[in-house]
Formats: sequence, structure tokens, C-alpha cells
Amino acid sequence: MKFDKKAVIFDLDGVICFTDKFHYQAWKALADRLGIYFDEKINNRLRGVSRMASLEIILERSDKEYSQEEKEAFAEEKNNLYRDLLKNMSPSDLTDEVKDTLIELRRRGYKLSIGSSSKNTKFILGQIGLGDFFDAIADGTDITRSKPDPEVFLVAAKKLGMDPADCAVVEDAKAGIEAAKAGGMTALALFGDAKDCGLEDYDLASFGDLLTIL
Ligand code: B16
Ligand code: MG
Repeated sequence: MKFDKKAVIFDLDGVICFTDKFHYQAWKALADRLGIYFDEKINNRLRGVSRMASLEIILERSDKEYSQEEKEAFAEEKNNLYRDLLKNMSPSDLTDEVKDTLIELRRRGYKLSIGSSSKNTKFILGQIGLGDFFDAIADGTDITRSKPDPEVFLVAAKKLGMDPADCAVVEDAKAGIEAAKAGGMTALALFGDAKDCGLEDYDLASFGDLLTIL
């Protein structure tokens, strides 16, 4: 199958790089401190979802009620732990497969953007050596509604000057596939959660598989 598209919008966490393991470690430390059960399965529900919405999912397992102020302090505590882990990232955390595929897509004339729910997007891209690479970046600082709302991808398309129908989205999360479809874009699923949801247009065998379909 071939897709006739002009632009590709990439999710960041779990697609361009594997910051998902750091999100897990930071949320796990917070959940343990609060005595709340948390595991990898619950963590999968946090993919693509905003920081505060992620916290609400974790607190489903708590029998205590927390005030808005306490919740904001928890979210900040998690983010500080997460950013400490991000500080150790470097260009070696970008795989050759992702790097070479991005360069080849650009050579083929595609416009390339990030569409991430994360407010740490620009910091992460700088850490892995992609600070200046993308034609546009839409992230958690640009939006009021996180995935599965299409807002972040529509902002990315607008920043690229593209019609949503001309954009393909690469996602690892069910919430991200739902967002891409709601935005009228082609949804390409990479990895389990996105592939299992049944809403995607295509299952990528690997990141490099983009070069066979675009
Ligand atoms: P932050 P993506 C998402 O990134 C993560 O998958 C999700 O786990 C996280 O809660 C969200 O960003 C917000 O991140 O706390 O750094 O603002 O998958 O949309 O690139
Ligand atoms: Mg993701």
C-alpha cells in the first residue's frame, strides 16, 4: 500500500524516542510514595495523555481525595523527576533507523512536524540533537485539549501550511490514533497500543517501514 501525502506529523514520546520509560519511572516513584498501585499496564493508558489527565488516571487507584492544589504539586513533583531523567539523554538516544528515515523523508520532499502532548518537547528534541530539524513543532504548550482531541495535530498542520487530508500521523498511542482520525488525517500505527486499537489506517512494521509506504 502507498499513501499519497505531503507531510508527516510525528508523535514524540514512544515514536521518535523512548522517553516513555522515563515517564513510567517518574510516575512509579510518585505512586509508590503515595502508596498507590501502578504498573506497566496502567502506564500504557497514559501514552499521549496530558500530565494532569495522567495523574487523574493514577489517582483512580487511590482511596484518598486530593485538592486541586495537591494534585498540581504531585504533577510538578513527577515532572521534576522526569526532567532529571531527561537531562541524561543525548544524541545517542536517537536511533540510526529514526535518524536515517527522517533524513530520507525530507530528501523525498515531505514536510516534517512533531505533534506531541508534552510540554517538554523542545527540551527533549534539543537533548537528542533534533532541536532545529523539524519544519514545525506543535506540543503541549500550544494546546488546551490533549489527545484524543485532534488539536495538537491540527496546530501542526496549520504551522506547516498543510491541509489535514495531506498529512499522515505516526503514533504509538490509541489516544493519538483517535486524535489523527478525528483531525481528518491518515493514522499510521507504530507499536502495540496503537496497533491494537483497530482505528488506524496502517500498521507500521518498524519506523523505517515509512519509506516503503510514503
Ligand atoms: P509532559 P506524546 C505525551 O507525549 C506522553 O506520551 C504522555 O505520557 C505525557 O503525559 C504527555 O506527553 C505530557 O507530557 O508531562 O512532558 O508535558 O506521546 O504526545 O509525545
Ligand atoms: Mg506517544
